[in-house]
Amino acid sequence: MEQIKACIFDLDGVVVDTAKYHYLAWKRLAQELGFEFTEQHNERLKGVSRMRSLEILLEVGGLTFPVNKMEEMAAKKNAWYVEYIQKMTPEEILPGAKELLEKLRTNGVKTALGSASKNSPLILERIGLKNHFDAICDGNSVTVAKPAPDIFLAAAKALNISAEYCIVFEDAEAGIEAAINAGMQTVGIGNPQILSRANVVVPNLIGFTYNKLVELFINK
Ligand code: B16
Ligand code: MG
Repeated sequence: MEQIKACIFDLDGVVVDTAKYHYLAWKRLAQELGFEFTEQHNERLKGVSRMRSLEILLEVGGLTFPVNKMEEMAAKKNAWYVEYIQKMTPEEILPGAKELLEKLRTNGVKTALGSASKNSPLILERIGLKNHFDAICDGNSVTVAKPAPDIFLAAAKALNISAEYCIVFEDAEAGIEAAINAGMQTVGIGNPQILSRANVVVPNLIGFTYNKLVELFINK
């Protein structure tokens, strides 16, 4: 790419580890329904919307319910999840994320959030990062879930920057797919085997700088 004008960050798995709270709440629901839901099962829920997560969970338990009952269950799980995230603090920001957001801005790069979560306003408020983003696009503004490109395209639009100048930071396969579908470059955070379609994969954001991005993406 010629120039980096914006970076779009996923929330869960990139800026904070809310997956552990999602897991506690989904596990509690599975227990109520009478089956075991393991951490390995939970991997399948990362980056996926709330209702799709419930469908996967019920698939694991071999259960089916009518839509109205599923909506009740999703609401119940969310109430438990909100209880957990209410207690979050800025110490829970994943290492390197805040520093990178700050360095990007210093170098004139716009920042946006591109998360599937409807709870992202509460999370950003609890961890004190709301003002680190020039635009916030999440499950409240966009209903079509990743791997559709909608969330990332909405973020680019809100920043008034075209997709070719955007880099997306994502921890989920569906999120990398969404960014590719949006015509954006990608940095995967986590397992290179799972995130094989990302342009580059790093284990975390510790020490990740604007200069590193230039090195990796400019004129490549
Ligand atoms: P909520 P992300 C995603 O966040 C989570 O990874 C996924 O597990 C969750 O189901 C989804 O948000 C919806 O979250 O129930 O809070 O609306 O990775 O897109 O930041
Ligand atoms: Mg994620």
